[in-house]
Amino acid sequence: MNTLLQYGFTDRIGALFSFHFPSGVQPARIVRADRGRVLVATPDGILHLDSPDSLVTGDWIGLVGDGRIAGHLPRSSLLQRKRAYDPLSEAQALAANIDLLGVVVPLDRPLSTNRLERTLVAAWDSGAVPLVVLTKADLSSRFDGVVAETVDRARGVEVLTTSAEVGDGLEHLRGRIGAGQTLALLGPSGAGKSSLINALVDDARQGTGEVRATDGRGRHTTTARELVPLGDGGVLMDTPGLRGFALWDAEDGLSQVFGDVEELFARCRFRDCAHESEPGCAVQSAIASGDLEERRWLSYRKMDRELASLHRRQNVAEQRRYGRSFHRVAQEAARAKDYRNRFREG
Ligand SMILES: Nc1nc2c(ncn2[C@@H]2O[C@H](COP(=O)(O)OP(=O)(O)OP(=O)(O)O)[C@@H](O)[C@H]2O)c(=O)[nH]1
Ligand SMILES: [Mg+2]
Ligand SMILES: [Zn+2]
Repeated sequence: MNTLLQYGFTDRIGALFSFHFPSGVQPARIVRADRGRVLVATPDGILHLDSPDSLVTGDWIGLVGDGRIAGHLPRSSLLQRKRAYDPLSEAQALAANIDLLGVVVPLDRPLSTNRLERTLVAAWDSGAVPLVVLTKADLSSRFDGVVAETVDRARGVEVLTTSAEVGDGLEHLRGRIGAGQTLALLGPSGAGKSSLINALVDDARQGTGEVRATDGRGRHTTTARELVPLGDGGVLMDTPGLRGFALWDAEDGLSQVFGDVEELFARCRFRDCAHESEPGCAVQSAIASGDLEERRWLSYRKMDRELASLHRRQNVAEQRRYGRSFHRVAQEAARAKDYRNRFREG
């Protein structure tokens, strides 16, 4: 049995391989990546290999005979965020080649709308198709209305309700994952991502952890992104619970989730309206009339400012790099001139 077929290998991937790699390079997929070490699925089974840090879970890679990695295929989708606490503003790639991104919302606590919106922005921006996966449906009576509220907030993104405990919605979710497709689950710690994966594959292979009794938060049980075969050609990806999610170049995702807000801008009286207290501001009048929820506007503005500040820092870094290389060129030119002058004098 070809192991790679369990990890999402399809004719399309096969064709991409023949196109990108010389014959003799073997196809493989990164199952899990841990600082310089990767777990790799090959046609003949699973291998541990050393790898460059640039590879992420889900990458399709080419293997040469001695286990050397020849490179990776262009990614059909890439989930990334801004590296936390990084003044240089670098992107951190998290996972590649995801078809469906399940934004996990647990029903055992009140809905965090801002978190849902932010995760949806990142999900759309990855290039995967987002869906919202509600978990712990068996506990949903504790917080009335979260299901309806989530459907409302998800604005057209498909919402599926599941329970790993009693099995609700599992068949439906399995049915959404086509052969060769990868569904990644993304959400806070303790939301039930690993439990749902175990229930879907009917095997307790992913570790799970109780939420803390005091505040209902998870314990960050899962520590690495990892592919789990569904058994019928579909693939699941478990991920560690999200703490925060700093956006990276996510303007497209922002427009997907907040298209209604951005449409208002064209109706403001002034082209350069800051949407604060300008006369004729369509945003402020939509808030006043109740057409636009103020919370939603503030959530949009926070992410928009975050991206603007990211771009300012990217520009400064770019100018510094340019400045350094300009300085070097100027120094070399001065040295060459100095040399020519001495040559002339001598
Ligand atoms: N009642 C009920 N409890 C669930 C369900 N799914 C998960 N749980 C419980 O929720 C807790 C957290 O589940 P995990 O699957 O570890 O959560 P996780 O999202 O993987 O958490 P991290 O790995 O920390 O990100 C565990 O105690 C599970 O037993 C469910 O459908 N119903
Ligand atoms: Mg987990
Ligand atoms: Zn305005």
